[in-house]
Amino acid sequence: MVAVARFRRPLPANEPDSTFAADVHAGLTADPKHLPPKYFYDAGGSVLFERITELPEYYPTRCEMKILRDHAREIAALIPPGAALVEFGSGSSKKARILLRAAAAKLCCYVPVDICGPMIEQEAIELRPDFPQVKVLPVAADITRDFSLPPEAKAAPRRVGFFPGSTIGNFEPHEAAAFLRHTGKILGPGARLIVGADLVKPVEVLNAAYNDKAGVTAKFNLNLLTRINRELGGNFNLACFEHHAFYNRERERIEMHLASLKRQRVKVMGEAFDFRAGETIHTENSYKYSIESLRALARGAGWRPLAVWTDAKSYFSIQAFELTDERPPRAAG
Ligand code: AVJ
Repeated sequence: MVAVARFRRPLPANEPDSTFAADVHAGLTADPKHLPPKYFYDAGGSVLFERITELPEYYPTRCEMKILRDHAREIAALIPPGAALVEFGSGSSKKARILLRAAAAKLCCYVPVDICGPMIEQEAIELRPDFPQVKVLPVAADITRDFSLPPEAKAAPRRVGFFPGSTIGNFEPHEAAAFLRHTGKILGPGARLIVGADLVKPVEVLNAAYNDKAGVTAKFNLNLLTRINRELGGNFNLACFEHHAFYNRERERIEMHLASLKRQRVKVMGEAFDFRAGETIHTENSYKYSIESLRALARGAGWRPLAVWTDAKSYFSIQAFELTDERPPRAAG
């Protein structure tokens, strides 16, 4: 509820504990300039992202949905009876619906956790009549920060995390490992985790997915500037910035940037930020994994691999893990 209230009433400019304001200030002061991709998802950005998932060039959502549908029974079989299903970054809960259909009878509750509060509240309202036997308990929170699960989920014999959509690709690899550790702490002993990750693939396929002909991804990227203008009193002229997206082969990631079309000065929160012609704000990394590299990352974060599924073209992967109960190894000496 707190996060919902914060979303609807953004904190005033210069409020020191406003995370958005602090992150924008830090990112625009840095060289090179950058902004965290989690701020794409205001109400408008969440709608644009849903449109991205329907684009012909954007394969990840369709591939992941197909894997979930084709293997729903096997995936559901990994959910222990009475478990709570906790989805990290649920967005529209379209993917969870597939799991709920296959596992509703044995679930105690479904906990969608998302930074976009209004969106999950709405989704919860739509899910409840379709799954009357499952308690839908949305939590509006930033999944990268500490948050508590509802009491019902804590009381369940076990919790199963669901982290689809290749959201993991938005983290730097070391952050992804830290995040997987963090999910283990939130979910607790005996937890299982189902993770969807986009795979390394031919560069043309990747570049097309982030440079759609209809220009929806460009709008999604530029919407971050609209949000800064609205919530932080910015004066970005969207006509003076351009969407850039490309695959960085060495680092195995798509990079998204907003490139300044000219030398210009922009004001945000009463402060001036100067742009050189062609200078970019790096707005997103979308890392691509191999089955093995994600497995190694998860292992290092305390998760033991249980199963993996892919689509026919091996464009996308879903992996299941179980929390190991090992204590962190003690340093020698
Ligand atoms: C939601 C992070 C998985 O990286 O493909 C889509 C976000 N950015 N198009 C992705 C996104 C541009 C998406 N993730």
